[in-house]
Amino acid sequence: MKFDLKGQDQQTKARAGILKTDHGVIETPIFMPVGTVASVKGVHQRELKNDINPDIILGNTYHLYLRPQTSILEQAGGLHKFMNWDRNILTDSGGYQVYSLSANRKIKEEGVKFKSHIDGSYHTFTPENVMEIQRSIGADIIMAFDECTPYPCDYQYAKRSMHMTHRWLDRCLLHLNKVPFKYGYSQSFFPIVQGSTYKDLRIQSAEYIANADAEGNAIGGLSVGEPAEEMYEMTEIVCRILPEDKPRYLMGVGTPINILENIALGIDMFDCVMPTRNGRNGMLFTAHGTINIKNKKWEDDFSAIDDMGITFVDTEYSKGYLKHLFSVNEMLGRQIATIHNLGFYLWLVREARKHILAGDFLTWKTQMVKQMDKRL
Ligand code: PRF
Repeated sequence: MKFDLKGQDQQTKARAGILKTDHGVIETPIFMPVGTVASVKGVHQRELKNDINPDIILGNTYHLYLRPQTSILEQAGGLHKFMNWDRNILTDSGGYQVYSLSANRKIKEEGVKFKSHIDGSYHTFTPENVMEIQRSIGADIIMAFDECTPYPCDYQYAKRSMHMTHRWLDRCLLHLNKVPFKYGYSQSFFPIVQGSTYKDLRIQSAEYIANADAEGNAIGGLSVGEPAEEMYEMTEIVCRILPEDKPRYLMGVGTPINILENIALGIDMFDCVMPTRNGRNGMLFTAHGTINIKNKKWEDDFSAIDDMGITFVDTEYSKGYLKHLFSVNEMLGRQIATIHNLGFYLWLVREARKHILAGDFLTWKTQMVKQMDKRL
């Protein structure tokens, strides 16, 4: 993997870069649509590629390990072939899903024993087997196994957990060297900064993670319920320490406004279920604010979903029609909302990139944040 900075904003810490892997080029800042179970829910790969056009999508180790299981993915020749996606994929390690989804789990130094949310069966994730599973899935970027602490989290717990995440990182690195790539292309490994909302822990963790000298670095444990200002404060502290010449990935963030604010602090990569999940619930993100399309006020509004026309759905369908699809619970409604939202998120990060390169990012960002902070 190769990362080159193409431009740096003078007034903020925003950067525009190019990440090159064996599956192609990723222009940063980037938003990665979430394709948890080998599918970006409701979107054909053809639409994903032609209309939304992301350079990279995200998959989840936790889900893919449970279904279809790694043996099937190995037989298919890896996740890219299985789902017919020939661009980049990043897999999260399960270090978050195991805490947020499984019915119960026991965290020990060795790893995490958890109960599947699907059939109640018991499984164990360790730093070692999670590296093996991610080799079998075959994503281009794979993540360290970590513990994502909840919010709020008491200081002693956050500190102990952070040190365990660091020891787990060492075990991940040691084991990765023993397990070769499976499909003829290389995989890059990103460690994850933790430390909850404590400045001193975040500094310690960022220093430890930077020291691992990986190809890219991630920040976890944020956007878990803390106020946005606290998230920004942590991002800022951590970005000051993480190396400039490696991509920085802020995991599970966020709203369009969160994304712009974190780009300004030096983040290059994002993922979040918001555009897809909230879309399926009838929430549309636009440059002028958010729309709840289920609201009665849209029923006789036959104007385009979004006059910006970023993706075909925006101008081919009206708000009134989309409101109707949600009222009668047609799956087409959820598909249209998902395509619109992903199209908007990808437009937003591309626009950010353009403005970073043009030198007017701060002015643009300030205007966008003001505009998007509205409910229509
Ligand atoms: N760790 C991992 N994945 C994550 C997170 C984390 O802390 C978050 C937190 N926002 C989202 N996804 N492994």
